[in-house]
Amino acid sequence: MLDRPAVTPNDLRAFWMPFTANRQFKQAPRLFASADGMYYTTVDGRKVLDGTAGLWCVNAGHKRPKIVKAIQDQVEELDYAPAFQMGHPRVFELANRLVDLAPEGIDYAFFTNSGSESVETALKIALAYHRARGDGARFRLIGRERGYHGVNFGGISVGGIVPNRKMFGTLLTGVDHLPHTHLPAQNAFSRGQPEHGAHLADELERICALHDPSTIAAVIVEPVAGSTGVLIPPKGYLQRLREICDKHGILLIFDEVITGFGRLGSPFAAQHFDVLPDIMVTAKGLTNGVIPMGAVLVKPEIHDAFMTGPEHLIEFFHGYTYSGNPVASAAALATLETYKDESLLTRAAELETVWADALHSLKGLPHVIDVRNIGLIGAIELEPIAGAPTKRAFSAFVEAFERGCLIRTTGDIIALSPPLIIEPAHIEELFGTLADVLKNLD
Ligand code: PXG
Repeated sequence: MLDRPAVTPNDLRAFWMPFTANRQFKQAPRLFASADGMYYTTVDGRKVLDGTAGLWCVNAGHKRPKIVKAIQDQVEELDYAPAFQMGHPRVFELANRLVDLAPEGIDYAFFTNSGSESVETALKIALAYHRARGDGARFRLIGRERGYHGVNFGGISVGGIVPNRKMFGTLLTGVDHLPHTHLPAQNAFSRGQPEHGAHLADELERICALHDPSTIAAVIVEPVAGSTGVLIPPKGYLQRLREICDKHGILLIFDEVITGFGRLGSPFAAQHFDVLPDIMVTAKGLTNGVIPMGAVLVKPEIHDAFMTGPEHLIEFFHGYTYSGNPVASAAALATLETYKDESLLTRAAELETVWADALHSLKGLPHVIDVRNIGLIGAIELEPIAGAPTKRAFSAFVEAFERGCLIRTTGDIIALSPPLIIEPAHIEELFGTLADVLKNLD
């Protein structure tokens, strides 16, 4: 006999929600029932404009017919195939399409199921690559303050968001961090890439001098830091990082989980900034967020370093049960087709001026201390309430939801990253609502 009451279908108690204020949520739940295009519909029938592409992932908008159909067809045809020592055609096709989309010089794809798994995979590839070349003294990994690389142990070790790290013990050893690039005194209200801060990349030289560069395996950064509240790389910063990595034989990893798949107006940030990393970490927009999937993309030199030894032996002892899952592969292929059919991977570049004008029109509203933008990303930083950091932005989030717009907040920063199908009328709706929210905020 059960020692607890029978299940009540919509009881909110049992679900421990991720990255959520559980108690606040359960007192006043925000539940979506359906979604189409740019809008969600709540369980009580209200339409909510998606200002965040879900969580930076629904780049083609919701319920896209090709993606829905591809998933339905695939699940009927081949629901699962073992990922190890076996294959199925779609995942090979997907790998080819992905490397075609990636910058020239990136030729191989390794599949995962999330951004966090892609990060772990990339870090492991970096370490194992050096070892495979006989350079196993390179064991250090360098991340950046305020960086977000998912929630697994490697990712939080190289990451730099304090609440995501402080509860979890010693993490990986041999990790150091670059300084973040947020310089509000010089760069507040920048449109696009800020002018000041390229010199912060030179801190990598200091870290190299401290540890000796021959001990450093890789540097991992988000080309545009998202989760921390949108930090856009200063002009010249990423180029400088690339130069220093080249000088010392260090791999450069771009975590493109949010910048990948058109967010900046190019397929990837690497193309947008014209800086070629050695390894690219992707997820989210790869399947339009519909089915979990990530991919790590690498240069041929890295892949080839593993392809030695007897041919019957496994070259890289890593992978997931669901790496390249057939249904996820079908979803990804249909997503890439949708992006292509509708030229979505360059649409952010076309809309950038309209987007930036609307976003920067919020300057001067109460509590707004910075506004920043790039591609179809926007951030509005609010003055925190004294003694109650994050409270003001969280109130803005709840109020915007009540008024029919989904936004994201981290700390006291509002982050916006709409589906790439957004139209100027939606931009007006989003910023009109936000202006009303900000005017009425305590
Ligand atoms: N790297 C980066 C750069 C990310 O932004 C991850 C890794 C981890 O991905 P998974 O799929 O394991 O969650 C992310 C995830 C936000 C927000 O509002 C951002 C993420 C996730 C949820 C919310 O900024 N990024």
